Amino acid sequence: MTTAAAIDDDIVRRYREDGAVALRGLLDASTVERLRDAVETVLASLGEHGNEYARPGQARFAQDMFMARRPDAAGAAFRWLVFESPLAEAAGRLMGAREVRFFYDQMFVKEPGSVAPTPWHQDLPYWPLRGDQICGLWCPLDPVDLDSGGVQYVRGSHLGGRWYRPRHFGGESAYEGALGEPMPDIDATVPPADRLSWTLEPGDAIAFHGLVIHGAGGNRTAQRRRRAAALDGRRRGLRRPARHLPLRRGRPGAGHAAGG
Ligand SMILES: O=C(O)CCC(=O)C(=O)O
Repeated sequence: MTTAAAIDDDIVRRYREDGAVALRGLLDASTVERLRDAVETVLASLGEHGNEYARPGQARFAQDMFMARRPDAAGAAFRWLVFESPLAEAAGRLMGAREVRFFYDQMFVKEPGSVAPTPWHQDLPYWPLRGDQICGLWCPLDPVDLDSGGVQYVRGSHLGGRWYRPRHFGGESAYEGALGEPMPDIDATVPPADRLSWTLEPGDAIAFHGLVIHGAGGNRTAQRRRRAAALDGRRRGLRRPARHLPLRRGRPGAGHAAGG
């Protein structure tokens, strides 16, 4: 189990060198249960920024964001994750930041048999931000492995300052005016040994740098759902550039404050 307080120098070093690290048992069972309920509520009726990435007739790959702004119990569950859970402290420890602002919360659901991949991407080019102290936390709500669509991270790809053009998860199109070079063919060029992935239990989390390349396959299992909640945080006070880049859809989010 990795409580936030137990994130030792070796874990911090791996986060900084590899760009992604697994943290075990950060969330307790009741938090996981509450988030599962929240995800079901949102799945029943996605919000204005929600997306269905699967084609008609295919098993679902659904995503939504900014649940923490909802007035209902689902919103309360995500606000708890933002403000009360150990995630802020964990992100702060990894980034070397005393205070963390979570500016983005998301959920991703790949139902059994979903073939839609999560395209290889970096997160930072989607946002109106620059800087090194930007950390994502991906929290599975079901046991997950590569068969059920576990996320893979290209080791060390956050180093070197490459900036790849963001594209919509539902197709090939990049966003109009989006900056960056085209994403190389990771499947063809990056050997499995250079990809990080973990078999995870509900309550575990993957912490990853905003520039690390990551993506996922479909959920090839017949029965296992793959639900996940995710937060993205930055060091408080990190400068925003004047020019806003487009988000996946909708407006950039106002920051959520969280202690760290
Ligand atoms: O769950 C997924 O498939 C994608 C996760 C992701 O891209 C993220 O958390 O930034």
